Amino acid sequence: MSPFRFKPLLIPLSVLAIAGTAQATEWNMATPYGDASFHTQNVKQFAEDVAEATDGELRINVHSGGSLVAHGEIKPSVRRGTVEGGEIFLSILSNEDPIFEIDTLPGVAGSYDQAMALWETTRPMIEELFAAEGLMPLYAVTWPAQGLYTREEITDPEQFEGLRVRAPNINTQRFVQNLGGSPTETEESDIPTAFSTGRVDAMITSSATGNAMTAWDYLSWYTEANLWLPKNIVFINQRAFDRLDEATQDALLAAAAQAEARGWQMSRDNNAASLQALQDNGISVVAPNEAVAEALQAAGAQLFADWQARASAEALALLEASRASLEE
Ligand code: PCA
Repeated sequence: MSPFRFKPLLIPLSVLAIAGTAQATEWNMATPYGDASFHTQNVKQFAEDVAEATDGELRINVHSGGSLVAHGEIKPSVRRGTVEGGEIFLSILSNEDPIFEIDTLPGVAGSYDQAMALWETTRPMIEELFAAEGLMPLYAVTWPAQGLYTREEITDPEQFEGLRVRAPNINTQRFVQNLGGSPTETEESDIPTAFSTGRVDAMITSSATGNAMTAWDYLSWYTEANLWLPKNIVFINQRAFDRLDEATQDALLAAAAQAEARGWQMSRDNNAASLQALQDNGISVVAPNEAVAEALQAAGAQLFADWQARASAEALALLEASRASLEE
């Protein structure tokens, strides 16, 4: 009889990885915007910077265009920790607190300097609200100013009556309603289909999105209404951050600060390039005439008054602080 022998026992692969060189951390980052967006290019650069600064110790895989998680699910997923990081259009959180839509109000942030002042003053409150959910904001970057894309030139406010306008958030929908139009919320990536299936006649968005979504395929006019400069925010799961060693945490935060500065410059540059691309492809870029400007102003005043009625004393005080900081 042959002696008893143990069968070879298998060592799980995960154990082998730990036993080898120190195990690198791998994160997933979900974003809603496509690769043509400067925001996506910026967050991908951020991921590369982190990998380089940490010698590959922290690798962030960016899943763009809603390919991993749909826009509305990104924040809940990062909160649960199913994905470690995410990027969203900040104002889609407006139903959680009116502070999140402060950058989609007329007369609040109509220039890059005003938009930056607004971010600086509201950042602590926004960070606090995120922290209460176990989330840590890394950086925020503004889109270029929002304007109106149409098939026909808008010369008379009556043309807003019944106009079906695609909007990226609730406040923009309210604004369209105030103008007499009929708003629909549509994700950026669904814009071409919304037009090709005849669901919408017009859209409110930036030069950047018009360019990335080749607006000239279905629209002919861009009215530079300069409504507001709304932001995207990039954030991570706090527990995932806490698990990193200190040197990696520092490298991540340094890369985030760089991504914020780079992103704001990219936004300015992209705005100029996109306005040019729109015109090169046959879109007429115009300023609103007096009557249209008046109608926009009135719709904006109503939007602002409604927001003021909803906003907390803290949010209102921050808005005042932001305005005051520019007057200094
Ligand atoms: N582009 C995004 C958000 C704002 C913008 O300029 C969009 O239209 O969905």
